[in-house]
Amino acid sequence: MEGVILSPMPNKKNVPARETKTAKTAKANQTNGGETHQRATTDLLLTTNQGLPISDNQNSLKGGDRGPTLLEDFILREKITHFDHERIPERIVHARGSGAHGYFQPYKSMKHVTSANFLSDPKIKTPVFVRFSTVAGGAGSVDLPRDVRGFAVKFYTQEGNFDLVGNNIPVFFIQDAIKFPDLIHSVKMEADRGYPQAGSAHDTFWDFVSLMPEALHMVMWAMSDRAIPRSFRMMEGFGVNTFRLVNSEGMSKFVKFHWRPVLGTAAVLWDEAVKISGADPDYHRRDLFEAIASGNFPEFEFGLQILDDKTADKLPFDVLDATKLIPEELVPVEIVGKMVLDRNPDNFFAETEQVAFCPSHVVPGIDFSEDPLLQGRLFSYLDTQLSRLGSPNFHQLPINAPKCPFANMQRDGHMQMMVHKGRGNYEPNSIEPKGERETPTGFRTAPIPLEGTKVRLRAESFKDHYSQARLFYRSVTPQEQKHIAMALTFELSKVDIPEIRKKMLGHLSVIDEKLGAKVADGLGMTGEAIAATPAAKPIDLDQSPALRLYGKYKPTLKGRKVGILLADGFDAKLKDALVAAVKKEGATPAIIAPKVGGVMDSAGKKIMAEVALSGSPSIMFDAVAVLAGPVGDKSLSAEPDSISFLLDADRHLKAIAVAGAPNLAKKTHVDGVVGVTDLRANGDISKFIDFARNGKVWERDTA
Ligand code: HDE
Repeated sequence: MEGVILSPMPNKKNVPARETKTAKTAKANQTNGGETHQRATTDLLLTTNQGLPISDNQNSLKGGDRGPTLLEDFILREKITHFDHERIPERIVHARGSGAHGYFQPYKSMKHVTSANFLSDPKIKTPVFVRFSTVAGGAGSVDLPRDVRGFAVKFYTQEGNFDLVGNNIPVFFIQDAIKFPDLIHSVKMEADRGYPQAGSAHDTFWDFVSLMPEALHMVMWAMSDRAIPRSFRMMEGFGVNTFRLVNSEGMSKFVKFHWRPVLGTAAVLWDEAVKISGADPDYHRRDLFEAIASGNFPEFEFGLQILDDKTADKLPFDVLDATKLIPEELVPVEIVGKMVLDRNPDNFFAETEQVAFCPSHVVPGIDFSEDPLLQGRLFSYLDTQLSRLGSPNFHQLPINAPKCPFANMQRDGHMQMMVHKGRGNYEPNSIEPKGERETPTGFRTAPIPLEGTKVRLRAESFKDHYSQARLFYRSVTPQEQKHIAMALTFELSKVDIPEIRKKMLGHLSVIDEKLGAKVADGLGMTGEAIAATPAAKPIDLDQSPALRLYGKYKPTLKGRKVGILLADGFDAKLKDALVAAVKKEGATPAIIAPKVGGVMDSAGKKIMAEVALSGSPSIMFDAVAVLAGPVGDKSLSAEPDSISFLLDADRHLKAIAVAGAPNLAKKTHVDGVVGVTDLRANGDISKFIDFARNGKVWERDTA
């Protein structure tokens, strides 16, 4: 029997308008301080959950107008009771997240390696729902802490839902699922004091890392700029665990899943992240929502790193170890399709909050490897949904329900939405010969030979914890290396127990001696490292430039935001030319003024601003411009907000354009600085755009 969801909740689309006599006649009584809230038309009626029209939603039922509220008021009780239960337990990890709908389409058929239907034909468009998240903070925490980002995709395929529950970092902190509760307890706010929220810079996290060197590789990524992304739209995504692809002949190969943002990768600087968290805690959520709402749909290409067992055996590390990646230089990433996110959720709770991802949700043609972290995940996610969503019927919620028919003999349970008919609720049965039955084309586990003794052991091949940490550190650009050292210094400075810092310095020196020395110097603890003894001697792997955040994608201003601060007397023609140039790049210009009501241009015409300067510091933009006339320049150079606008833009290595603001430029010392363009002639706009396309003006990064 096919699943049918009965009686959806009333909403504007599916509830016919009703008009009652009661509603019309009661109109005269419905006031709140003289204001009428009722529409005496055939518009939608406000009702109780039982469909009873409500005549007064402003006042509870009382014994006299100044008397006590009566228990009889079932309308009040229904409303308050529902409100009291509006929250469900937040996710234990990845509580803070933002979602989007879209679709996935393959570029070509991948039938030779997988029987998965959604990858078999470029004509097949599969709906998806994506949820991006931070890991450590609660649901109300800020978007830009230093943290790993979740990148979870639900493909609603014709063969069932496939959930690719990944991160924006290709490796994980631990090798075995049994360590996950320990890892998460250590990174979340400390048990006695309840802080810090959404931050790894505290004793317990670093204590855990100092005692578990398998975490070091991921720690290097978490301390890199990957952990403070500019936008969800500009992050790579990774399936992390090794999976298997299985074709229709039952042949299987290992696979690692990748997502590549079409806009390229970008990150903010730490000082920007700290300030953005104050100015706009919803920075990433807003960015995603606004991009989709304005038709700038985020796009990600889907890549597969496919390797057979023989190739896997030859690698100097184990593909079942989730703390290791496979360098693209050894096994290339084959780009096989694209995902486009083209629709915002209609309701945050119903969709983004209630979506339930499980790595165990796979389709025929995709199978698991024996990675012990993945094996634990296969249990954990289903289990967590039962307590978070409170019902084994969570798959019936619209956001979780497959978009293909689904049916079985599972029955009843909390909040059952389906009305199953008939008596054939067991299989096999002869009572309903047309009832649902097994099918030979259903999911089949790849017949992987297994042998072994029952043991609690870590495989020998999992023992090297330093070589890939070193590979990552040595492969990235000098700027990225510098930021890693700064982040480590910052985080360890927040660790109170000196012993933990000393142990970490020991580990860092094994990864890279210079890195260890730099962080020791930053902490003022040179010579105090407690030496680490690696279980396996680290090896120098060939560098992998593909691991860089910067330089891997072409420079672009597409999808970025340029803040244009106007002050009285600015040149309107120049502003128009600048706005046009920014738009031509596929970026969004934002007109800022000291007052949101607007500013006067040089011809005395008033121009409205989109945002006021006080609420739009330069940290909100990828590049900035200041256009003023003599009067505007004078007032800007006496205004702390405009001074920090340019000081911050300079410090954050942004492309800056200035026109008619010599006093402000002088006061903020941006005059003649590399990456700062004086827009006296329209031709100079292209110079500014060139700098802006590069994201950051790294030449300024000397401090
Ligand atoms: Fe998760 N993880 N995880 N995780 N994870 C959860 O499931 C867990 C791991 C990831 O937007 C939880 O529904 C264990 C790796 C994402 O809803 C929970 C282990 C990767 C999301 C859980 C891991 C992830 C989660 C919490 C070690 C990258 C958010 C709420 C064995 C590949 C999905 C929930 C969303 C969420 C358990 C390790 C990614 C508790 C036990 C590795 C993106 O079930």
